[in-house]
Amino acid sequence: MVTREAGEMSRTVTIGAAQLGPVGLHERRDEVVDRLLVLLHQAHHHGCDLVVYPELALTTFFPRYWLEDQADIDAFFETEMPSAATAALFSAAARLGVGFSLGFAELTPDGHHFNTQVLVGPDGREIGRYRKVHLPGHEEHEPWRPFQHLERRYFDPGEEGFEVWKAFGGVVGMAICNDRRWPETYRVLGLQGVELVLIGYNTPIHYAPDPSQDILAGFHNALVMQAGAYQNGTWVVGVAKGGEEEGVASLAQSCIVAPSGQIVAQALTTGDELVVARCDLDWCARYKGTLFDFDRYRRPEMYTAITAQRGVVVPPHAR
Ligand code: CDT
Repeated sequence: MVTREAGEMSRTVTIGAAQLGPVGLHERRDEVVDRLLVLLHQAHHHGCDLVVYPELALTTFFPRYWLEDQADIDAFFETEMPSAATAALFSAAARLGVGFSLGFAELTPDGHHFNTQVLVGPDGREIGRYRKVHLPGHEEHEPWRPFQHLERRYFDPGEEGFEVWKAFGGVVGMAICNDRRWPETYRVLGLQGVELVLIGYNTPIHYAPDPSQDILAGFHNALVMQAGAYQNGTWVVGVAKGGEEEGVASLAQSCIVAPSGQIVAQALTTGDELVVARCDLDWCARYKGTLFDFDRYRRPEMYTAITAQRGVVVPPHAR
């Protein structure tokens, strides 16, 4: 469904960033899917080829809770995708000819738990799935916090890394929430020629380890996605689950960023809201072929520390 006028060189994908407001702890999957369907139909009305939903879109952001019973944890996970509740989304998308990307908690047949985002084509078939690489937060109960962030307890880290797929007329990659703060995420995708990065997120505005960052939550959100887009000559679509969810204020500000680093569309509310932009994938070449001509200008032999070590190692002469 990529728009290509006869004789026109541009590859334009119309993208809807489908922000969600809060999802309650007791909200059923089918009720959430009804909200996703409303946004899907709005997107179709606006001529979208692709709709992007947030991270862990089908439930409340459950890593905020300390849960001891594995059955209670597993209740937030999908054992198949499409699941019974999301089948209606897949079939509606196929009927309308609109692709989508959806974040969900994945429980695999061999018992692994992943924070996953799926990419589905306009025919309703899965193109690919990405499993979150950077898991933030902590492993154990930390009662001093007003709410927990237990992604490191409830999820296994993704091991497939950052892959790309040929889809929607371009090269598409995915990342999830905390991944967007790491330049490595975009660069590994950029080195595979990515033209469109789809990112769902849930970002509590209060950051308990350092509350001085709270006021900067929106600034940091834009900063990392704009930098990632510009430095890799790619479109970036960041989609939030925002608003006050079970007493925790979460950042909204979903946005679509051009390869220039400019935000071309941004959510105005903290609730369910569709933000649409026409994204010309050929615009990426302006950056990939000039300032960020990787093949011409990169010096990978100067960057070996990036893959050789994890933490900071201050050299002896600098101590
Ligand atoms: N979901 C997610 O990855 N959220 C993190 C919160 C960081 S604080 C533990 C984020 O980077 O937005």
